[in-house]
Amino acid sequence: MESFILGKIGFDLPKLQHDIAKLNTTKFSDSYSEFAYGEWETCVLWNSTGEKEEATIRTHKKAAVPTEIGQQLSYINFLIAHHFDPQYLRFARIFSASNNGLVIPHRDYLELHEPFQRIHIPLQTNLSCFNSEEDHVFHMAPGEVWYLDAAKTHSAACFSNIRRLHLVLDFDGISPIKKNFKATNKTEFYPNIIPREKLPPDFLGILLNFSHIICEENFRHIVAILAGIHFKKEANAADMFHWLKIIAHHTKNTSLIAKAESVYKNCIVCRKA
Ligand code: YCP
Ligand code: CO
Repeated sequence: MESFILGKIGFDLPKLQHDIAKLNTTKFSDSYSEFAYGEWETCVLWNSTGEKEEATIRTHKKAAVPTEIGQQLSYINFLIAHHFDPQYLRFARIFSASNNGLVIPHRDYLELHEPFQRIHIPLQTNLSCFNSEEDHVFHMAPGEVWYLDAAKTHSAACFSNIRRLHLVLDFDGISPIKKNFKATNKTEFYPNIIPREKLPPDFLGILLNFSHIICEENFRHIVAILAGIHFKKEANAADMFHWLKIIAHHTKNTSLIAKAESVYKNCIVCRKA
């Protein structure tokens, strides 16, 4: 696995709760809704303009500035300023997931001119929240500072009715973030890797059964089912696209085949800026 824990932060819980209470009354953005299946959404705290409308990431070279909601989250701002070098910060966002919501397996930065370096810090989470990278599923614990290799195929899900909130920071590619944060932590940190069951026997037969019921109207529901399987069963996060294509091709319906190809392309291969 390429993602790893850089270090750990001990939170001042009352101060953190104050910011979380503010987030709980804030309207999140519907940007990236094409990647969201169920309750998964983002809120932009820092970006290049300070405007909340700039909710999707793009390449820029300025130090990020807070949005209106970003300005009100004093403890989160303290965490950013205290633990990181803000001159390299390009975007700060909150990713929220709840009630079995997930973000479909994807690779980030495909639409950008150059990749960022991404940090995730779980602010509020529980053991029913999972992240994945290729062949691994793991739980990111509160206060862990993760370097997430977002260029690898990854996904996240919250199988809990309690909202999962991650602080997500995108730093310029030239930022020495990995080296600097590591240097302040002498110990090694071990991720909580989640064991999974084997796929059922005749999994291909099970997939082909879907081809008898898949249609335009339930396409997204079936994508959501396929996207969630790897959190419970041993599979690569990217396998769902292969499964979806098998199901679609078996229908011989050209529109469903094209839809399956397009989900795969948009998540894994390329996106237009
Ligand atoms: C991002 N990309 O670039 C988003 C997150 C999926 C697509 C969700 O941060
Ligand atoms: Co991502």
